Amino acid sequence: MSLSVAVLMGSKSDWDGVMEHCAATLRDLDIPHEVRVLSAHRTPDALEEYLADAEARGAQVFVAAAGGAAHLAGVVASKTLRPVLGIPMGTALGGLDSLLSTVQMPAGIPVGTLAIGRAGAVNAALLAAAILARTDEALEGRLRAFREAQAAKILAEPDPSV
Ligand code: RP5
Repeated sequence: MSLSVAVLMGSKSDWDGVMEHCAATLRDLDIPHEVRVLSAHRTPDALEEYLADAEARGAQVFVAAAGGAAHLAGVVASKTLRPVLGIPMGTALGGLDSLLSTVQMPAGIPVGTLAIGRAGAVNAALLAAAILARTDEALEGRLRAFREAQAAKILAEPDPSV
């Protein structure tokens, strides 16, 4: 199966408790994906090489997670015409620095920015799934089943006050 989603993070420190949930959600939906640690400022040349290679291998959506002065998603978006989903990482400043760095792209190079941290990581995977599902009926079925299971789980919750 060829690659569908390329997941990038600026540091291995973005993985535990956050980006692992993006990968787990892609795995649960059976979406071919791979994860790489690549940084816009620490490994700029390797990042550029990877993006060209990932596109050539079929990547349809790029997910980019970074924290602080988080320009990874914007740099990725500057190098591809495919959708780029940005995830701001939590930081000592609560992730507001990452959020603004990721979401406030000047007009011309869009980054679809998700929530800070784990919620954004999960939702980036689900939004990637929704994009891919436009041309993949089987995936649309898996996404629908995910929603139904999620709703059923909530509706089965017992009264928390008892
Ligand atoms: C960003 O700097 C990474 O995405 C990470 O969120 C942050 C801190 O990285 P480390 O110093 O933990 O490697 O580039």
